Amino acid sequence: MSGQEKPVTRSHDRLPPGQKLVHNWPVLDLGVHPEVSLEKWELRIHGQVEKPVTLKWEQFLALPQFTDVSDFHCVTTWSRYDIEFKGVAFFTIVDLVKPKTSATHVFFKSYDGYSTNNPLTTCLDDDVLIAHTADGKALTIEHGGPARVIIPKRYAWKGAKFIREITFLDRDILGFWEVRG
Ligand SMILES: Nc1nc2c(c(=O)[nH]1)N[C@H]1C(S)=C(S)[C@@H](COP(=O)(O)O)O[C@H]1N2
Ligand SMILES: [Mo]
Repeated sequence: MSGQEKPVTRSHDRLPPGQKLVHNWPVLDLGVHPEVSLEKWELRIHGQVEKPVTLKWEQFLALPQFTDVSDFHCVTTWSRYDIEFKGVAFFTIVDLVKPKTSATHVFFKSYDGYSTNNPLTTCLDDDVLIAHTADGKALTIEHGGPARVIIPKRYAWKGAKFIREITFLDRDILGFWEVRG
């Protein structure tokens, strides 16, 4: 690969069809920003797994930490390039709870009542994480702090802010927007 210049963007189709590039980071959610103190914060991970666990904040931070730079695309047509997220990789969560072979889907529930569903294979992508930091700063509550899900290859609505519960399922169930169309 020596002597070959790196591309300026990852690919010519980095901006999905119909999207406009923004340089700020808009806030998009149900308008509810649940105040969860780090003392009270818990992440319950259960369902079709061998070792269900409920993590307190310190336990979550004690897991191996992972950094990934990704683009952020909202279906309301804005995209933001290159946000550096830090947190716990989804594959680390998988190593921890050991999904059973019956697990096919993952359901994410948030402190604001939001939820999303994803196939397990989507979540197993090596860039998926539960982020607590963006561009070197603790995630603000507007952007889903204390912690949120980031699935870089999906539109941003698939990544739950204010994450509270992860359930491994043997079937698909509908998330917040699937129920409401
Ligand atoms: N808990 C929760 N997560 C959510 C949402 C929400 O309303 N509640 N909105 C989704 C949508 S549609 C988008 S585009 C992104 C927006 O994230 P941002 O506000 O940090 O830009 O969060 C997603 N995750
Ligand atoms: Mo969105």
